[in-house]
Amino acid sequence: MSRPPLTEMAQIADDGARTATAIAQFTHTHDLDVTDAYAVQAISVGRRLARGERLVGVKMGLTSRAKMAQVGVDSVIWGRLTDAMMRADGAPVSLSDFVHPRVEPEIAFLMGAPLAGPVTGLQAMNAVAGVAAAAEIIDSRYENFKFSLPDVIADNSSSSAFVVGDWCDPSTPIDNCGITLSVDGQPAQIGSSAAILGNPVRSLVEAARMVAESGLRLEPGWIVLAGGATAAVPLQTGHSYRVDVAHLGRVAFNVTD
Ligand code: OOG
Ligand code: MG
Repeated sequence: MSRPPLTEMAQIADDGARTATAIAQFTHTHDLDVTDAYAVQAISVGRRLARGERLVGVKMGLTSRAKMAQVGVDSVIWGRLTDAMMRADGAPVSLSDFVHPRVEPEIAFLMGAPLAGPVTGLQAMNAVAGVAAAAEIIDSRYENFKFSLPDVIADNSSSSAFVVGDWCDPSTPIDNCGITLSVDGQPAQIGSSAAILGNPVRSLVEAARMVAESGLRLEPGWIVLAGGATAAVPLQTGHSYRVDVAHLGRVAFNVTD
């Protein structure tokens, strides 16, 4: 096993995402630990920022048992979200932008104040300006959607696109909301927001702690995705996808081509 420069791996990950081309898992040929994997992620997303994209928040990943089981990795991870990944509610989605995209139901937080480091759930919620239903389109750049923990972190935790619904008041209860992911109006995944670390607020607490380890803080105006509450469902052309979250509302999109 050899250890190439992290910048080279970041370029490979970024090129894979930019051109929607599958790449081989880094850990098949290189020693890559979690710390170095976050460094690769930072450099890779830095390339996007250098092309004019803007950091708009972070996504938490593998915060539910269903998600951990689906991909065979059982550690909470995070990734960076840019403005280029944001899609308007109801906007058409094209499969050509992705390698093998899947959709999962999420809950989004809108930050109203900075947050970083060890915080309580109460402190975290005091920094929140809004909560919303969301759908995340994840796309692992790795062949066959297979990866180890450092691989997925280096690939920006499969971040690729996301849709956020209307912001609701932060006092809206989010601890045990029914969640449905429907395909063409038929429920495909059913769950509860309680599947997200027992309460999605814990995911926000983890986000504040984990980004601080990378020298960042959650900034006012940023979006934080709490992590999929159910397993993800593959996207297919000609189908419509919708996420409903009790108390929070819904988001939807069609895959047109
Ligand atoms: C990793 C990203 C996980 C979530 O919400 O759990 C994630 C993956 O499943 O490819 O976004
Ligand atoms: Mg997700």
